[in-house]
Parts: sequence; C-alpha cells; structure tokens
Amino acid sequence: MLVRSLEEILGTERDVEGGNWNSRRLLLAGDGMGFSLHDTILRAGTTTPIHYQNHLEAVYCIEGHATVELVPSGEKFEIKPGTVYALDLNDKHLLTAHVDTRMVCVFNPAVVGNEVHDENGVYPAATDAAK
Ligand code: 9YT
Repeated sequence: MLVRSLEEILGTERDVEGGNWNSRRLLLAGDGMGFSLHDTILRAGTTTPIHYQNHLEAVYCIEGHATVELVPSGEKFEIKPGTVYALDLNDKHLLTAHVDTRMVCVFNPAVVGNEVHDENGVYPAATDAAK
C-alpha cells in the first residue's frame, strides 16, 4: 500500500506551478496506478485555455466557484463544490475561477510528473513527457 499526504509533497517536485494554477500531484505515472491524482488550486480571476488531446480528465470541485466553457460552442457549466466534470471527448475548454477554487483531478493515462500546459493548453503524450 502507498500512503502519502498533501503536506509531505508541498514544495517538492510533485508541487507543480502552472501560473493560473498550482497542481499538487499525489499520484503519478511512476506510482503504477494507471491514473494520476492531483489536488489543484485554480487562482481567483484566471481563465485558462485547456485542450487535453492525450489524456482524459475528471475534475471534482471541493472548494470555490468556477465556470467551464466549451470551445467553440460556448456552452457554459457552473462548477461548485460537489460538482464533477469529465472531459470524456478530450473537450477543448476555457476554465475560469471566480475565487480560489480547489479541484481533485484524475488523469488517464497518468501524468508523468512535471507537465505544464503548452501554448495550446495540452500536456504531451506520456511517451513524449518521459523524454
Ligand atoms: C482543473 C484543471 O484542469 N486545471 C489545470 C491543472 C491540471 N488539472 C493539473 O495538472 O492538475
């Protein structure tokens, strides 16, 4: 069994700064679970363009208030504590945090470690990230 606390990964390489967000990566590819699990803070007042073309992501809000807008349709969803959204179609979207917002994020396949978004809001495929 693997046991790990948020407290023990703060300030380590699992504590990844993305500018609009801070992703604390509790489980990564190297942990062998087949998914990664992140405790992510989205900073108040930010909008982040995201398009995970190589990963499926589920995002469960536990604190705060955000809006997800699908691109290009413009369809919007209000995200509050207790709401999950799942990018089951690798959906391109804009993520706006109205206040500091805390999300529990699960990625399949697992994120390797230190990925941050490229200019298109993408994380590289796992094989590229491992290079
Ligand atoms: C909710 C979201 O997608 N935020 C961007 C960061 C990402 N979830 C991560 O790496 O934790």
